[in-house]
Amino acid sequence: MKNKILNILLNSDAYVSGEKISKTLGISRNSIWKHINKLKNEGYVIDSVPNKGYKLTKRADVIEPSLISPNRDFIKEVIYFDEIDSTNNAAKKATVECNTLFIADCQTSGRGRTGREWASAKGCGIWMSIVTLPKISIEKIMQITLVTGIAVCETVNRMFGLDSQIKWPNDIVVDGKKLCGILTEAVMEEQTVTKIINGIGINVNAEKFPENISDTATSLYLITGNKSVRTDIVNGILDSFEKYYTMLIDKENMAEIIEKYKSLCVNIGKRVVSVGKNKKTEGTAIDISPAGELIIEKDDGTTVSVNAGEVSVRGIYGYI
Ligand code: BTX
Repeated sequence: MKNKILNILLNSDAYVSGEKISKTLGISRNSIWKHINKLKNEGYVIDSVPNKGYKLTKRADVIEPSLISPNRDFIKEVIYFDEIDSTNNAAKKATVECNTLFIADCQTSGRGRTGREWASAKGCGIWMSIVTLPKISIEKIMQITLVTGIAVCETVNRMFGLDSQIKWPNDIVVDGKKLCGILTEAVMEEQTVTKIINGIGINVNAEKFPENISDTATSLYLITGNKSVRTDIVNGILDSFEKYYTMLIDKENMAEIIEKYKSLCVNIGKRVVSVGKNKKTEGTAIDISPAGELIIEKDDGTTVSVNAGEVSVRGIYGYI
């Protein structure tokens, strides 16, 4: 009921009378007043004026699961945690029957690739995993990472007027610092992927970072100087993710996805070094293959496609 009241206030620029809320929701004025107080305790600033009613003047700095994806069929369920080890872990363990979003205010063991740590402090970011159940081949997992990167990059650029770019394959960077990391994991049955877990970590309202990453990490707050409502960003990303995911899975329109990805990819045209398990490849990044590999032109003119591993752009952009 509290969330229904919140929804009414969010959808009105003017004062909403207690009478109107009471009629719409079929509850007493006293009950409305109690829920309004609960919302105030969560940090929402709500003006109450006798004979006029209630007006929301400031959103609280909380993730609002009931406001995530309300008018969208794509995400069927939102599972929220105040605190969890990792939303990717939770998503892996859970039995889900359709597209589900796992999201947390804080992760105690947030993970990056190859077991690296992902700092996920309380209230500072968006720590979420989109679980989809496409029956695709293993080769397509990389393509899903690309789609996720485009969705995040496009959303923050649109909402905040930024010029963020994607560092192949899975980081979103602004001015050489990491704003977001993506960790795509898959559950397999034989050679078919039965569950994809798209872990997305975005630094939103973080004012500072642990010392070991303070030179390389950034947040929307540090970039824009403003605190942002995380729920709105989540909804923006889900819109964009749905668009590109549909393009990939239903329409198999990889060409358009690759073009979009290339236009956002910081590595294209730059010197790169790819450090794999046993070899190092140096050259200029010239393209992205339909499978999502980075194509590097070596100094002898030959090209190689890099699938997994770490690629770093030398010299030009801070840590990348
Ligand atoms: P990655 O392996 O590319 O990046 C991990 C590296 O990034 C770390 O070793 C550290 O140097 C740096 N780092 C750690 N935390 C942060 C941070 N908050 N901001 C910027 N840099 C940082 C990237 O892996 C993939 C991260 C995915 C995180 C999401 S959050 C939701 C989901 N659950 C989960 O456990 N992981 C994913």
